[in-house]
Amino acid sequence: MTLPPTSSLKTRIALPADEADVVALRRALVAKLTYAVGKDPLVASNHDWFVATALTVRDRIVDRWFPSTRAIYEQKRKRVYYLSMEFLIGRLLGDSLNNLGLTETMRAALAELGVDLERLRTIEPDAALGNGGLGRLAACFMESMASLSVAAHGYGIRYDHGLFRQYIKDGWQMEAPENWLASGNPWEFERPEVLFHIGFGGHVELVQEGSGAGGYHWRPAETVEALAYDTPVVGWRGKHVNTLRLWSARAPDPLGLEAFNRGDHLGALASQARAQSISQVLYPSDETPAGEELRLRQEYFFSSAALQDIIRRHMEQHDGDVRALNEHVAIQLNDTHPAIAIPELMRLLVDVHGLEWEAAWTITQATFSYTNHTLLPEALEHWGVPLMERLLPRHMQIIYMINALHLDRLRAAGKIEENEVGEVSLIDEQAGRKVRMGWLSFVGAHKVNGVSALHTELMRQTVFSTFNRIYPDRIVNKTNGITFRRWLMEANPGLTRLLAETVGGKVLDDPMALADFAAYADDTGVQDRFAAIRKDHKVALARLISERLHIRVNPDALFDTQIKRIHEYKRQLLNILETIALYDSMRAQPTRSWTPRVKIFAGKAAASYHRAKLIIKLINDVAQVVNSDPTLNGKLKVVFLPNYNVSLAEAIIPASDLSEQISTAGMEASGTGNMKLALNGALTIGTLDGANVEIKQQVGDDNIFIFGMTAAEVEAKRRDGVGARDLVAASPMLSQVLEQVASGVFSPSEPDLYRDLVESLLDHDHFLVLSDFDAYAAAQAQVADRWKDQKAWRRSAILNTAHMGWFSSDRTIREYAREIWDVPVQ
Ligand code: 26Q
Repeated sequence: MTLPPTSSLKTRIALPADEADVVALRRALVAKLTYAVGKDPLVASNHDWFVATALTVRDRIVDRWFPSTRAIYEQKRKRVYYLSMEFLIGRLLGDSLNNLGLTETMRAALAELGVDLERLRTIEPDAALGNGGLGRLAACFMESMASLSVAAHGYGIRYDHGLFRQYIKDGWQMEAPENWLASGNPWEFERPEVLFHIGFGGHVELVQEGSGAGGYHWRPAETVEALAYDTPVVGWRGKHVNTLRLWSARAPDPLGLEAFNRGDHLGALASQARAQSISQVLYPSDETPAGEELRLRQEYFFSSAALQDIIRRHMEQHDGDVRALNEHVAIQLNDTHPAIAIPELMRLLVDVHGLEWEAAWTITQATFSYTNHTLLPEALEHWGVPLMERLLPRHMQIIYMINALHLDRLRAAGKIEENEVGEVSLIDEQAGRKVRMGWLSFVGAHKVNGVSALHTELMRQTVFSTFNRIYPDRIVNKTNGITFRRWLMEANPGLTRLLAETVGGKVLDDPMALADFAAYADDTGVQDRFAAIRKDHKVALARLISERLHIRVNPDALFDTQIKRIHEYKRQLLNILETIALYDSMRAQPTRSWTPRVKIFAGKAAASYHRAKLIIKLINDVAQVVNSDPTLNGKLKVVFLPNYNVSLAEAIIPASDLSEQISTAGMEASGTGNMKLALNGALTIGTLDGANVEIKQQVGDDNIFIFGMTAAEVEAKRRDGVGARDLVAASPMLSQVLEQVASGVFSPSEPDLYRDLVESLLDHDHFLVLSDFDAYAAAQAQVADRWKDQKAWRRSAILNTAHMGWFSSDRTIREYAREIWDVPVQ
């Protein structure tokens, strides 16, 4: 495949537009605008055109959707159900056009109508139905499963409001509600006929033996309706289309007519509000469970709706043979958030379908598998027994039964000592009685996976060590991946074109073909084009920074990027402290030949996470001081870009030279931003944590900057005590930086603002920011040196791109399909 060279960002990978196709598309657009949007082309706004375009594209997707669905049905293929509280989808127009191969045709058709496709793309609101990595992984997996023709359905919640919009006021994070549905959602289909009743509360009745159904019957006090909305997900080259089905909550009697007639007008509305609140808003915390009742209601709401839907479909297609469920269905639990699905399936099989307990349990275990995304014990979900008994009384009984049989089995097989019972029990009897959702998921699943090699190994050694001894084959690794369609082709069409021209068009279908790009690492012509493509993105990002923050940055400087949720373990603090050290050094020796740098930060802190919000404030305060210091000659700039989301990531990633992956070793389960940045040619500065370890193996030690303590060293250090004060005393640079922060150099109007922050680092530096500081600063000095040799830098950058093929989520999905789900893949 030879394509004409171009450095235009706008030119995407696609065949040149065929004139007949352009005409057909143009007609379809005008028809949609007229008859579906109801607007005259003469007065239509860009938003009207966006809707018309999305609906036109959706038609093409639907044309492929029904054949996909029919084929699965006719072949009686085993289906995969991906249950996730979060789907961080972002925008869909670019994705859909790219996968259908329609980008250039659409661009031409719109251009004939006087409309700019790039403009329309930016109008689409981000579907931000997720917090961070876990939610984005679910979205990448949906795309890969469609691309590999896996018969898959995603199930989640159609939140009215996704993750909050972040803005910065006086350096502080502020949260505003996000309203992605305000102007409608052209991608989805409401399915009023797909509706399930979800019960809460009430009591359990023992019905007469011999009545057919189990023996117990749950009589909920309250019922909420789950209403389905379907979004078709089109795979690469439009070959297959799957469905993302999100549930919205409604009151069964939305008018509350009975109360209304009694004259209780507000009371009539209250029950409606209570029901609808379930799907109103995404929980904005990541990593740490919030523990509120509403969260448990959300979890049960969508898990139950999904299971009822799954069983209904199975019964329709497999002659009502519920005993064959696990032959035709695989259900993946994205962390423990949908773990209540395990007792829910038991309830449906035993109480509703009349199966005996043992048979039901065998089916349940064979159907479910569970992905763990965190090791922090405090981040594992626990639900208080009293709350469970009140909200889900039948499920609590079932969990007790699962637990009793689980413990009996282990005792009978001599697998545990009596003193280990408390440890493996599904009920935590310490600190109030709580259901351990991680244990429930482990016991109820046939496979449990970690998300990187290191994380899986640590799962075996720490949180799940006893379970791993008892069930040594249950834990497996599935290193995360990212979809290259979004994170390479759409985010970086210029690089995609260069790759297709050098290694050939096969790279568009086979990510492992990227390896051939390594042969060009020393080719000056390719290096120059690679650099020119990066420069275009850096100029575009510099423009965005200037528009949004009124900060001027030099596109030739090293763009040093840390973009992710703000969390202490991710150590944005380490980055900003080292930035201050660099600032001090630059001021002390202004005539040295400093590598010009732009420090780019973006990310949201959970609204209630005060320490994380203080770190955002510190970054902004440091930015104020650094950016207005004329002595630096623009050699250092600090930028905090507000409202990090998928679309902003797509703009930042191809423009980044250095990828900051500096979590305390052992704490980042995998990371996926690390993969996106390296794929686009950024070099990583990072610890041996999560998937960084595997990135290092792939790109080679010379093309990555690894520093700091290993996970084992972190563990030892925490055991032996950190001794932060001695450490600081021994490092003049670090003492100076901490002194400046503590004394208010960056917060002159509030000099004590950061005193506690610094004190707590000195007292108990749990995340080992100070212990890793010198190693990090030394690695950053190496980075600055390497940058001075642009040829060497470009070589390393090309090798990063070339060696990232393995991190395609297609590879990850193939592994799940073969080793966990037992379904065929293309
Ligand atoms: C649970 C209960 C109540 C409220 C909130 C939560 C909650 C919500 C979100 C707990 C955890 C999360 C999200 C976790 C997450 O995103 N983990 C990340 O998953 C990525 C995909 O595997 C990994 O790459 C990251 O390393 C991991 O941090």
